[in-house]
Amino acid sequence: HDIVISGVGVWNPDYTITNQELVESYNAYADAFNQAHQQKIEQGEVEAKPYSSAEFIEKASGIKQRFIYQKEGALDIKRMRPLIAERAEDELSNQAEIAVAAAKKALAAANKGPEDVDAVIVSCAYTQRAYPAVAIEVQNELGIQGFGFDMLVACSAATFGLHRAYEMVAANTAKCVLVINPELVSPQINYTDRDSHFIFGDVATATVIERADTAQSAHQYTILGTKALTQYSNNIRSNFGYMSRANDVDPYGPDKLFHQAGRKVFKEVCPLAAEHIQSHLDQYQLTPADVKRWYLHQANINMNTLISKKLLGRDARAEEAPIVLDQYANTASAGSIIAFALNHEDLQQNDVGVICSFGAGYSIGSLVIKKR
Ligand code: CO8
Repeated sequence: HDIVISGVGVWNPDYTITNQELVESYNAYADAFNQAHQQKIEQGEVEAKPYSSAEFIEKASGIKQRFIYQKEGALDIKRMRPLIAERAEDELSNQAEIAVAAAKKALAAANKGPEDVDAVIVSCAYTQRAYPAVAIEVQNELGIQGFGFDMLVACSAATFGLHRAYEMVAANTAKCVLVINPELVSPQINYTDRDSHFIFGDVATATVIERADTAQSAHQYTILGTKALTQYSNNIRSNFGYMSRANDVDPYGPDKLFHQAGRKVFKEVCPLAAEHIQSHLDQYQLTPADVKRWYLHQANINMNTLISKKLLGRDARAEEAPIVLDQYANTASAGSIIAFALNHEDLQQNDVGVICSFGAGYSIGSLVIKKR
């Protein structure tokens, strides 16, 4: 039986932050920091905060703006993190709220109701709590029978979630799976760090996976197969976790937030991703020239340019390898799904596409798809 992606949806937060706004806030923070620590900086005990620049950000990453779930607080130089009121236990959690919003869009695109779904996977870079699973909260909110669970695979959470959904449908443990990626990452961004303050944005994406014989939507994509690779690296890391309480360390210290050695990541991940995609296509006797559209992970435009060039032997045309970084920034695992959601309807029957994530872990996950 063919297994298809029968619907996809993207939910955008209400707020955006442009590079200019972000840099103005960070630079004002840097001035205040440097003034407050002037003596220690002069004595070489504290490092001065360097200025950020909107031009650098756009050139180095392709990012022009990012969405944010709650703008209040994030640009306030006395705070430098979003201000989000804690919700009571009987209220819908923030992450479930955005997951449900994306799920409704994917279900509508797939022409399905909650009664058709029998499994929910919430897969993303962070979950708001350890338990009960956000997926089970979403399942309850939507009125879905069956089961749900959460998965964490950082940048590859969306593709690895789709892999599990594909296997569940293939094994008949579920008939129709909702995979949701509520990437509410802004609380874990270090807005006081010039090297990483610009990288990420919030979003939620969702996809519906089912057997072709139950699919009823206008646009369906047969999953030819999946491929995953992980290789341990500390070059992208967050030490946030439940052990901090026993470690007697600051649970909000800079190492508990996203941090990376960006140059090393760039150098190591690009060849890994290109080799991975090449060998995945080989499995179906396909070549990169057979691929109509590349839905690549959206971390950095220069990474995508390099990877598609390695595969195609030339620069990819903009419509072949869509970029959403300019509007969304890096949205952890959701980037390749946004690229797919916004750029799939014009594909023709039998056109081949590749969805591929790459990043923290390292982790690489791909799906080769074909329009029905
Ligand atoms: N403004 C001005 N100058 C800057 C800035 C800035 N904001 N930042 C750095 N610079 C300076 C640097 O200090 C450096 O100066 P110098 O040459 O004097 O040392 C110069 O600019 C060049 O810096 P880099 O070498 O670091 O610049 P790059 O051209 O390499 O660009 C990037 C930096 C954009 C970070 C680039 O290396 C990159 O994108 N690498 C790959 C990163 C990547 O893919 N990361 C994966 C992210 S992980 C993920 O996707 C999901 C994780 C889970 C989600 C977590 C959410 C919180």
